[in-house]
Amino acid sequence: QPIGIFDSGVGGTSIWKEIHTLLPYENTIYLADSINAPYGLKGKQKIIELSIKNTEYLINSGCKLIVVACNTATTNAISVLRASYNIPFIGIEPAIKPAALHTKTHSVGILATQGTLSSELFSKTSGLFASHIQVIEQVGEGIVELIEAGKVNSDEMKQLLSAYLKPMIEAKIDYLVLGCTHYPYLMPLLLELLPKHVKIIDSGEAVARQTKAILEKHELLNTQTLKPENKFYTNGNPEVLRALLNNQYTLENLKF
Ligand code: DGN
Repeated sequence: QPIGIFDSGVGGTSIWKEIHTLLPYENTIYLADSINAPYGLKGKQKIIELSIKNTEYLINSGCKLIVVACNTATTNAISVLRASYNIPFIGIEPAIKPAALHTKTHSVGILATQGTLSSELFSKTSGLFASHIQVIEQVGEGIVELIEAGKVNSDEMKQLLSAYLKPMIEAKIDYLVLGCTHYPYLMPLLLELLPKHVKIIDSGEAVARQTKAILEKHELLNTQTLKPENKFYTNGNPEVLRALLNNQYTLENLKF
C-alpha cells in the first residue's frame, strides 16, 4: 500500500524527496493539483473542498496514509480530513518553534502564503512566541505562481524575493522560516540574497520523520519492497513537475 502525498501544485515534491530519502522502500503516489494552485488565495471552505477531492483520489488508489504536503491545506483543512477519514494524516506547518527557540537577535522572518498566515492554527503557534521575539511575516505573493510556471530561478523571482526579504534583513532576522512547500526550491536564490549568518529552515525533514513514526506506530512501515513504485500525477503542465524531479521519474498527466 502506498503513501499518498498531495499539494496544490508541484511544491510538495520537496516533501516527497525528504520522505523518499528517509523511507526508500515505500511506494508513493504524489498528486500535484496544479490546476487549482495556488490554494493560498482561496477561502477556507474551498481549500477544504479541494483537500477532500485529493484525499478521496488517494484513498481510492489504496493509500494507507496521507501526507498533506501543503502548509495552506494543513492549516485550513487537516482537522476536517482527520475527522472524516479513518487513515492517518500527516500535515506540515511552518517551523516557527525551532526558529523562536534558537534566535539570538530575537527576530525571525516567515515567508508563507496568505492562506497560511491568516489561518487560526498559524496565529495560535506564532502567538506563543509573540511576547519575546519579533516575527516578521511576509506573504510570498506571486512566488507559487512563478514556480508553477517553471520560473523558479528567473530574474522576476529574484526581484520579488529581494523586495520580500528587505524588511526582514532590516529587522535583523537570524532565522528565515519557509512556510510553503514550494519555497525550498528557492534555496539558491535565498542563499544569494540573504546575509550569510541567516539560517533558513523548512519543515520537510520533520515531516518525513513524523511520517516514519506514524507508520511504525500503526505497523504500516514497509521495510522491504524490492522495487518500490513512485507515481506522480499532475493536472497541470507535466514539464514543470518533470524538471523539479530532475527527469528521473515517470509521471502521468490526468484529471482528478
Ligand atoms: N505548497 C503550498 C503550501 O505549502 O502552502 C502552496 C500553497 C499555495 O497554493 N499557494
